[in-house]
Amino acid sequence: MINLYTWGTPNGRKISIMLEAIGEEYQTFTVDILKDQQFYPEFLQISPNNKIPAIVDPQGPNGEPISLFETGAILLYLGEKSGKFIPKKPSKRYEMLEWLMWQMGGFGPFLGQAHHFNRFAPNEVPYAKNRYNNEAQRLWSVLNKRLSCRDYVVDELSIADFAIYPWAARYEWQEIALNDYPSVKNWMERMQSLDAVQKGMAVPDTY
Ligand SMILES: N[C@@H](CCC(=O)N[C@@H](CS)C(=O)NCC(=O)O)C(=O)O
Repeated sequence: MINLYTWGTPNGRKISIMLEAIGEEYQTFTVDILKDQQFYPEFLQISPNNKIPAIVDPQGPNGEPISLFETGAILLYLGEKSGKFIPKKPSKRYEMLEWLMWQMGGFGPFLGQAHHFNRFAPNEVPYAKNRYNNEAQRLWSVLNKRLSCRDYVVDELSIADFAIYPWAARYEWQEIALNDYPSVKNWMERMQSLDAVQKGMAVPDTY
C-alpha cells in the first residue's frame, strides 16, 4: 500500500485524485503545514524541499521501496506504474508533458502567489495583488482557449487534468469569475462529475 503524506491544498489533492483514479490502495498521513510539520526530520527525509505532498511506495521499481516528492514526478510515476492517464501515442505524451509542465511552472506557482496576497499577506500589497491577479487572468485565458475545442487538456483524460483541476477549483481565491472562462467552467463540471475527483478532493478528511 502506498503512503501519501499530504495536506488539504491543491498540490496535495493532485495526488489523491490520481491515486483514486488508478484504484491504487493508499493510506493518508497528514502533514500540518500550518504547524510546521513539513520541517520534521522524518518528513524531510522523503521531501527535502519541506513541501507536501510526498509518497512512499514499498513496491517501487524492481519491487524495491521508493519515496518521491514534487507532484509532477509523483504523477508521472503513478501514471507509468499503472499504465493509466499518460497518453500512449508519443506525440500526445509530449503534449501532455507540455501542459503538466505549464501547470508546474505557471498555473500553480503564480496562482499560489495570488492566494497569498489575496488572502494571507499580513498587510495589503496592491502592487503584488495586481501583478498576480493579472497573471491569474492570463493563465486562465490560456487554459480557456486550450479547452475551447476539446473535452480534456490533451483530449483524453490525463495527469495534466489532475494537475490543473485542484488549482482551478480554488478560483475564488484568485479573484476569477468563472463565467468569464466558459470552456474552463464546462471542463470543471466534467472533472467534478468524476468519482476519483470527488474522492480525491476530500483528502485529507481531517483538514
Ligand atoms: N512544486 C511542489 C509544490 C508543493 C507545495 O508548494 N506544497 C506546499 C503546500 S501546497 C507546502 O508544502 N508548503 C509548505 C512550505 O512551503 O513550507 C510540488 O508540486 O510538489
